[in-house]
This record gives sequence, structure tokens and C-alpha cells, in this order.
Amino acid sequence: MAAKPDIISGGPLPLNCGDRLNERFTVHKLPPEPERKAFFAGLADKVRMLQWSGSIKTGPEIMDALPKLELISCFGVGYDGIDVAAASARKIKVTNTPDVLNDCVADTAIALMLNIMRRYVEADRYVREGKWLKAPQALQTSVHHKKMGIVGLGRIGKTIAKRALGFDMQIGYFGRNNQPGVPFRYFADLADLARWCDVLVVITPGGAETKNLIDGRILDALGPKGYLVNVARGSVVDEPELIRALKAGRIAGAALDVFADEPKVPADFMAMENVVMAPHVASATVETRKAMGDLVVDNLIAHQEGRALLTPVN
Ligand code: NAP
Ligand code: 8YV
Repeated sequence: MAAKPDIISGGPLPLNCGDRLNERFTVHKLPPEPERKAFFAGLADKVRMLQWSGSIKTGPEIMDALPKLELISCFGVGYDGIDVAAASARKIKVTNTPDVLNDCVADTAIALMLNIMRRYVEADRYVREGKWLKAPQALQTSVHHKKMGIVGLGRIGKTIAKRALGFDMQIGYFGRNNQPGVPFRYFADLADLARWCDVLVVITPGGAETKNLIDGRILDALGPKGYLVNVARGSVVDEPELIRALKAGRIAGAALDVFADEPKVPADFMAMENVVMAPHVASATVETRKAMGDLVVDNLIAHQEGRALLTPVN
């Protein structure tokens, strides 16, 4: 039997996806940072593929340390940690896991919106802590018939919009392009969208192009009655400015699945009642993580067998 090809694993895959990987490949686990130089040197002659995460900072140094590299198969639709231009320049292919997570991420965006505007997380604590015995919980903010501004109307943004229509919400969006055939109002200026909407949902890619897209100016345009939901990347929001805006009541509240320095979360957020947080779990269901893991493995196997990649990025 032919030897199994060597690959480097940048992290465990969910459920039985790791078994599928082991059946086909000899898997070398990525060690901690200080050991990586020697690790890559030891595998330089053998490794053509990485089972990877788009959040691992992957630039020319890693690519040059593995001169036989042909494919980086990422777990996740976002690949902001990977220098795709550097990969393309070296004819290294990158794949990600689009579409299979649209529904779960959209569900999470809606859940976060409901939780910050209707304060359901606080409501649960309110009952558990016996506060209801003393007084009813304060009134909340309606969601239905409100205006949702979507920053990044892509695959996931459109899935969020579909759900928001079920709440009879009006939808506007911002992106670099006015998308033909989309039945929602396009705002060429993000501040105009923020001013128009009641809740601003951020679902763009991360990376240099979108860094601090949501800054103090946008938060002020959203205003003291406006809510922010971020399911994109922590880097898309100017976090210190968001903290200042929340403290000063310049916006009404924020619901965040992602943070600038995950898994570290600023202590300021912990103390605020007008913040709801989740530990980057928008896609984290058994069903969706399995579909993502399978796609990662399917791309690796397709490449190994000389077939077309299922979900190429470049
Ligand atoms: P997508 O289909 O590529 O959509 C991205 C959207 O963002 C597009 O509508 C694009 O529109 C817009 N966009 C891109 N660059 C922009 C820029 N510089 N300024 C403004 N808008 C920009 O991607 P997707 O599959 O929906 O995923 C979007 C992102 O969600 C991922 O990259 C990832 O960062 C994040 N995500 C987070 C989680 C989580 O667990 N929280 C899970 C999955 C995904 P234009 O091209 O017209 O600008
Ligand atoms: C994952 C994500 O949590 O797909 C993405 O871009 O952010 C999430 O689905 C992440 O990629 C895996 O850790």
C-alpha cells in the first residue's frame, strides 16, 4: 500500500472529520510558535497540503519554509489570517468553507439582535436572581418593523436579510458595490446606513480592508437609539471606540460574537448591561461544524486525487 501523504494540521477537526483525515493522510500536528521553525524544516520535503484555519497568521515565511506547498485548506469561510496574494504568487491554492454555515451564522445574528434589543439574556438572569419578586423587568425595544442595516450583503448577509424579513423589518445595506437585482436599499455611504437603521449588523470579511470600518463616526451616526451586532470579525469594529460609545450612551447597545483579541475580551464589556456577548460561536452547531470539517477534508482529498477543488478562494 502506498504511503499516506503528509499534511500539517493547524487544529483539530470536529466530530469524525479528524478520522476521515487520518484515514487518508499522515497528520502532523502544528506545534506551539517557538517550535515551528524546526518543525517546518523537518517536513519541508514532504508536505504539500495544510489542514488549516483562516485565523492562523500565514504569510510568506510559512509558505517559503514549505517549498512543496500546494494547498491550504481552511476551516471557516473567513481566511483573513492568510496572505492570499503571497499564496497565489507561489501558486499555492487556498480553500475555505462557504455556504454550509450561512444559516447558522444568520441564526446567531438574529439571536444576538433579539437578545440585545429584547434583553432576553438579562431576562433570564432577572428571573434566576429573584429580581422579578421585587419589580418587573424594564421595558425593552421592539424588533419587528424596525430597520436593519447590513454591512456586507454577501452569502451570510443575504441569509440574515431573509430572516429579518420574517420580522417585517426594512433592510438596507452597505458594501463596495450596489448589487443589481437585490430588493434592498443600497447605501453608498456607511454613515448614511447607520443613521437610517435601528440595528446595524456587521458581516463583512476581516483583514486590512475592513479594519475599524465601524469607527466612532459610524457609531455616532447609529446614535443613542441604535444597536450594533457584530458577527464578522473583531477587527472590523474599533473596539476601544465602541467601549467609549457604549459607556457614554452614544449607542444603545451592542451584541458581539467576535472580538479584536479573542479569546481575550476587554473587562469593560463584562461590566456593561447594554452588551451581549458570545464566544465566536456563530457557526458552532454539530451539524454545521461537521459540514465545514467535511468540506475541509473533501478539498484535501480532491487535491490529492487531482480533481478540481470544491471551494477555491484563489
Ligand atoms: P461573502 O459572501 O464574501 O460576503 C462578504 C460581503 O462583504 C460582500 O457582500 C461584500 O460586498 C462585503 N465586503 C467585502 N469587503 C468589503 C469592504 N472592504 N467594505 C465593505 N464591504 C465589504 O462572505 P460571507 O460568506 O457572507 O462571510 C462574511 C464574513 O463573515 C467572513 O469573511 C467571516 O469574516 C465572517 N464570519 C464570521 C463567523 C462567526 O463565527 N462569527 C462565521 C462565518 C463567517 P462588496 O463586494 O460589494 O463590498
Ligand atoms: C469559525 C468563522 O468559528 O467561518 C468563519 O469565518 O469565523 C467561524 O465559522 C472559525 O472559522 C473556526 O474557528
